[in-house]
Amino acid sequence: TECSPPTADANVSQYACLRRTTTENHNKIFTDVLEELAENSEFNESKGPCLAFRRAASVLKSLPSAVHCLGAIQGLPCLGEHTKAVMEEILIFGRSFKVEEVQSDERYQALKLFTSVFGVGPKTAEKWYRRGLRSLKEILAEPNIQLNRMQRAGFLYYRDISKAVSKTEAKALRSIIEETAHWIAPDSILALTGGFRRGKEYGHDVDFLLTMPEMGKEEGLLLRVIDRLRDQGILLYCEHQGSTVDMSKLPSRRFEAMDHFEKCFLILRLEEGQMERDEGLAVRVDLVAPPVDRYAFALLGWTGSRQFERDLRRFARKERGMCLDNHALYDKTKKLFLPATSEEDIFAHLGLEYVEPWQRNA
Ligand code: DGT
Ligand code: MG
Repeated sequence: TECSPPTADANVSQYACLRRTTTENHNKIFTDVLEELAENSEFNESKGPCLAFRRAASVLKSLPSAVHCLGAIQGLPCLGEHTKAVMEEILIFGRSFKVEEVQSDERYQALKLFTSVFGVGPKTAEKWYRRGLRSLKEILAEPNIQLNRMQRAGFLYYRDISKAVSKTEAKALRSIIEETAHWIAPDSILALTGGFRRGKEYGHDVDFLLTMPEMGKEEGLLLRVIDRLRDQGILLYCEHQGSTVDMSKLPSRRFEAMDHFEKCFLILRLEEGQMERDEGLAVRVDLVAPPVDRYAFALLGWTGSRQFERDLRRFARKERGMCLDNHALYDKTKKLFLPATSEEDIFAHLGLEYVEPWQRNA
C-alpha cells in the first residue's frame, strides 16, 4: 500500500524542550513497547540502549498523528536501527517479538515486580533475584532479608500504592495539605507538580512544592505540616530529609542525583468522603520545600517529565554552555548565575520558547 507522507516535517527537534508533547499519545502501541525495552536495558545496566529507547519513545509521543508505515518516520531524530526494527515488527505483525521475549524473561519479571515496591531500587531487586527469590511472598518469608523502614512501608501498603492515583484523589490530597499548611502559615504557597501538573489523569504518586513568600520563612514549615498531618491521623509513613543546599556549588551534571531541598516522602491516607472509593486509600506523596528564590527552578525540575528534564539540561549544556538543575542556572561563559522568579524566566534565559506544563509530557 501507498505510504502516507512523512509525519516528519524536518522540524522535529532531537530535544524534548523544543517539542510540544501533550498527554494525547497517538503512538502508544510503539511507545509502550519501547519504554518496556528501555526498562529492560536499565535492568541490564545498558545505559546507552536505555537512553536510546527512551528518546525514541519521546519523539514518537510528540507526533500529531499515528505512524502507519516506516516511510512516515524518515528524517525523525533519535530513531535508531533497533527502534526501527521494533516498529517494523509492530507495523507488520501487530506485535513485537522482541518485547515478548523480554516479558517472558524470568529475571525481567522478577526485577519489575521487586522494583514496584516503594523503597526498592534495581540494586536491591537484583540482589534478591540472585538469592533465588521470585515473588513478594518469598521475600517476606525469607528470614535473612533485612528490609529498611521505607521498604517495610512499601510492603505494608503495597496493595494501595501499586494502584494508580486518580486526578480526583490528587485534588483531594491537595486540599488537605493546603488546608494544613494554611492553618500553620496562612501565606504559605502549595503547588501541585509532577505528572498531575502536566495534565495526566493518573499517577504513581502526587508531588507538591511548599514555600513561603519571604526568604527563610519556609524553615521549619515542612516539619510542622508533617506534625499536623500526624495529629490528623492521616500520616501513614514519613521519611524527612533536611536541606543540604550548598549554593556555592555549580549546578550538578548528574541528572539522576536527587536535589538538595528539604523534602519528605510520605504515605498519606485518604479517607472516606474525600474520594469516590468506600474505604481509606494509602497514597504516595512527595513534598518538597525550596526557599522562594529557588522556587522557579524547583517547579521546573519537579514538573517533569523526566525525559523533558533530561533534554532541558542537555540543551542548556550543549547548545548554550549553561548548567541547569533543580536549584539554579549557571552561565559557564559569563561565569554567573542567572536568577529567575518564574519558569518563563528560565526558558527566556535559555533562549527557548515557553513550553506549557501540559506540553511537557515528553
Ligand atoms: P508519575 O509516575 O505519574 O508520578 O509521573 P511523574 O512525572 O510525576 O514522575 P515522578 O513523580 O517520579 O517525578 C516528578 C518529577 O520530579 C520528575 O519528572 C523529575 C522530578 N524527580 C523526581 N524524582 C527525582 C529524582 O530522584 N531526581 C531528580 N533529579 N528529579 C526527580
Ligand atoms: Mg509523580
